[in-house]
Amino acid sequence: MAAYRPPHIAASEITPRGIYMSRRNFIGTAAAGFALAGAGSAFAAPLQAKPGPYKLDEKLTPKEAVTSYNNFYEFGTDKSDPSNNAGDFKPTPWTVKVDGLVGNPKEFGLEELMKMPIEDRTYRMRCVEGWSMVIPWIGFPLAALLDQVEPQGSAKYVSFETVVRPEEMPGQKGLFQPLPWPYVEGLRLDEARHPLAILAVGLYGETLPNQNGAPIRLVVPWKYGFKSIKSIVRISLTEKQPETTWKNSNAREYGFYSNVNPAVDHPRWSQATEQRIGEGGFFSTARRKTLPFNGYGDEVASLYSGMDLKANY
Ligand SMILES: Nc1nc2c(c(=O)[nH]1)N[C@H]1C(S)=C(S)[C@@H](COP(=O)(O)O)O[C@H]1N2
Ligand SMILES: [Mo]
Repeated sequence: MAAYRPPHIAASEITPRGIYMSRRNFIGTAAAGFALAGAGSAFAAPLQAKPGPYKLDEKLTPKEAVTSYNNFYEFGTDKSDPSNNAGDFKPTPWTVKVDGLVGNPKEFGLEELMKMPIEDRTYRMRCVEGWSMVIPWIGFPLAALLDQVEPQGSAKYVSFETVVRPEEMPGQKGLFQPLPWPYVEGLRLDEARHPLAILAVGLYGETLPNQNGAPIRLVVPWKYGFKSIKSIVRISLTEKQPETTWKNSNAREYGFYSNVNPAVDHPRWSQATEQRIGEGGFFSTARRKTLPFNGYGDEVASLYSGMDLKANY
């Protein structure tokens, strides 16, 4: 592995959120600052969806924060890089190739994906770095897509791949690149089929901003955020556990499963608590308790019965 590897940073080092927010305040109002940072969302279009299951009675993270405080290393490693650097990214036209151990391999055009049963899904999002948001996604169950390609009996896992476009993604070119590309992720097939797992095509009533993974990204709310891979071009059904970018980068710190678990600390920081972005005002450093499976234990814990969650984090 290349020598340069900016790791996820410790929660204690993220505090810049307060500073970050206040810096934006200096531009004018916080909202004006966020608007300036939102260049990557220039192509967002209104998107209607029917109400979905999993109602969440928690305050939404402001759209300005959801679209300007991002991790998307293809556009740079700072939280503000994706919204500042994704303006040249072209999310259309787009296709997603679905292949591997399936009876009916298929390339889906974006128009076809937008006709899937899309619905509102408001989920918690917990980054492994120790911050969280509540995001009103629009998307459809990943299972609906998998059904169309008819997974074979031998398929045990699903792998995902992000687009590689150095010309449009500044983090993919130049001397220092933080990760090997393409960014890849994976789920066990039963995890992928769980109704909570969605492919998101929008948020806050619009198509996905580039910085949030346009035009289509995975959202797996009971796992740390890095599992929710953005700007997907390929999905493959496999027999063996797929390669995943952060595990390849540092297996000791980022496991394949990476279910949110307050009882298993990251080797460099505690996972017991998290900072809800936007909560308690811009300068707040208040932390809330992190919930097992990010609060989705009732729905997903049974997927892991008999598994040692400490060993397989
Ligand atoms: N392709 C790709 N997908 C990615 C990432 C990335 O760097 N590249 N970052 C991950 C991480 S660490 C998090 S926390 C979430 C952040 O999603 P958001 O910016 O939409 O909140 O995206 C995930 N998906
Ligand atoms: Mo993350």
